[in-house]
Parts: sequence; structure tokens; C-alpha cells
Amino acid sequence: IRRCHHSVGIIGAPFSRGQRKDGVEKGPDYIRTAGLTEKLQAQGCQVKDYGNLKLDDVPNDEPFRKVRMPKTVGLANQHLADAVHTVKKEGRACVVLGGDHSLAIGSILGHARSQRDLCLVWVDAHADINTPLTSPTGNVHGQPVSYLLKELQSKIPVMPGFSWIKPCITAKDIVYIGLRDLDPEEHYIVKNLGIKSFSMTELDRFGMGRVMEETCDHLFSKVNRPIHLSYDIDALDPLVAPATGTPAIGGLTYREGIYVAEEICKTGLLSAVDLVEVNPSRGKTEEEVRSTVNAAVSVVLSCFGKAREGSHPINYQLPEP
Ligand code: Z70
Ligand code: MN
Ligand code: MN
Repeated sequence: IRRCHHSVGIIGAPFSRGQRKDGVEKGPDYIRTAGLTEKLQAQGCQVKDYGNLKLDDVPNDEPFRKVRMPKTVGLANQHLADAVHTVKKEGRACVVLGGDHSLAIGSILGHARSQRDLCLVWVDAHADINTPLTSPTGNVHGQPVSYLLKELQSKIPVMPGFSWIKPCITAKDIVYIGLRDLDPEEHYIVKNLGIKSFSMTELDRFGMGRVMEETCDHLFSKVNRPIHLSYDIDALDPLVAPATGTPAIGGLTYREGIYVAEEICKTGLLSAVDLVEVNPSRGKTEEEVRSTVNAAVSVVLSCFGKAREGSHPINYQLPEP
């Protein structure tokens, strides 16, 4: 069975100001050069590439408390939210290629404009749920979830560049997969709000099969909803995806990483995907860059119908002798 009747819109989001390391802005073009569009088309997807967002630094962008470049990150997310909204209005599944994970703010808010009841699967070594006031680094890529959560609204200060942001999800709408590097304040928030979380410990206990079953049970217990999959490449083990800003040892195998995407695809509910934190400049060798980019492409292909069991056109007929 050919599962993929997907219409897909690709947005390049070369965000880099949500963190401090150069090179992550090159992620979208490396992923394209590896043949993402052609490979999606070859598996039956209809693809429209919306190109890269044009992002500029806002002048005089002083830190707000510790938060770095708030106006620049806020404005970039406003542009991305508009672009994602456009893709959804045109009836496509949206793929946002990053760029750092601060882009999840605009990606999810833009998605929520057309899909009000969306749920969020966050695949990452990190929870990215620091508030501006708990962040140990000031990097917005460690904070995006905090701006999106209704339960944390009272803990978010008014910040330059961020006044347009209104939280659109609640704690019960989120599932984390792959966590292994949280700040104490983040662990407090995740536990205190009761966010469903499958850290590497739960993965070791249950295996990825049961983790994905419970993920779907948690999100779709009452009704089916559109899924926003926010996939940080650093969820994968650094042996598979070393070219990323904050590699964390002990991550998902390639097989586990692909399995997440296959299962999300099989729900038929995938509405938008972020693929973030591919940083070609962080590869120590060409091979490390190739392996990381290849993993990113494979995750997206699996999101949109590529199956390891194989597949065939629905009307296929064997040739007659
Ligand atoms: C830390 C912070 C983070 C990614 C690092 C790190 C967050 N918790 N996220 N790398 N992708 O700065 O808030
Ligand atoms: Mn992340
Ligand atoms: Mn991460």
C-alpha cells in the first residue's frame, strides 16, 4: 500500500539567534542539497518549496535580563508564524527546516491559527521549557515551550519582540520523547504541570514500541487531533547525529528515531513538522555532517510515508508473461 498521499510545503527557517553557535542557519540548505524534495516526490508526495525566510538582525537588540536578542528572535518568529499559516491555508502538511529550536514558537503559533486543537510531540534531548527567568544561558532555544504553555503565562515577563505571542497549548497536549539533559527548573516545571514525558529512562524501561502506543493513547484518548511534531536532531545519539550544537550522549538510535516518525505518520494526523538544530559547522568531519543531514532527511521521509517494510502503489499489478 502506498501510504503517502501527502501534499507537503517546505519552509527554510535559518534561525540562529536563539543560541550562540554559528552554522545552524545553514541547516535548511544542507537538508535540501541532500535531496529532500526529490526523495519526497519519489515516494509519492506533492511538494511545494516555499524557500528560505529572509531574516535580519534587529538593531540595538539588547538582552532582556538574561535573554539574548529578544527583538530579533521575536520578529523572526512572527515571520515564520505567517509562513506556516500560509502553508496550512493552502492545505499542505508543513515542514519547517531549522535553524535553532527557538523557531518552534512561530511554527506552533502559526500552525495553531488554522488548527486550534493541535497537540505537540516534542522529540529532543532537552525539554526547552525554561522561562526567561529560569534560563541559565539566556538562549531562547532552551525556552520555546514556556511561551506556548497557557499554564506558564503568569511566569512570562513582558519582553520586547514577544508581545504578539499568546500561549496556545496546555500541559496535557504535550508529550516529550528522548529527554536526558534538563535543568532543575525545567524538571520542576515538567513534573509540576504533569507533562507526559518519556525520558531515556522510560525508553529503556518500556522500549519505543510501548512509548509510541502510550504517546498516542495520551494525546487521542477522547478525539483525534492534528499533530505538531517538533523534532530536535539532538534527540538522536551523537554517534548518529553529531553535527548539532548541544550533543548529549545516550540518545535515540537511528532505528528508534525513525520509528517515532513512522508511527506518527501512521496516525494520519501529522499536520506540521519542525526538523531543527542540524549544524553543519559542528561536524568534525565531512562524514559527521553527512550522517547528521542524512538522519534529518530520513526522519522527514518517514514522517511522510516511507516505511521500512516497503510499499507499493495501491493499484499495482504483476506483469503477465
Ligand atoms: C539549556 C538552556 C538546549 C538545545 C540546548 C539547554 C537547552 N537547558 N536546547 N540545546 N537544542 O540553555 O536552557
Ligand atoms: Mn530543542
Ligand atoms: Mn535539544
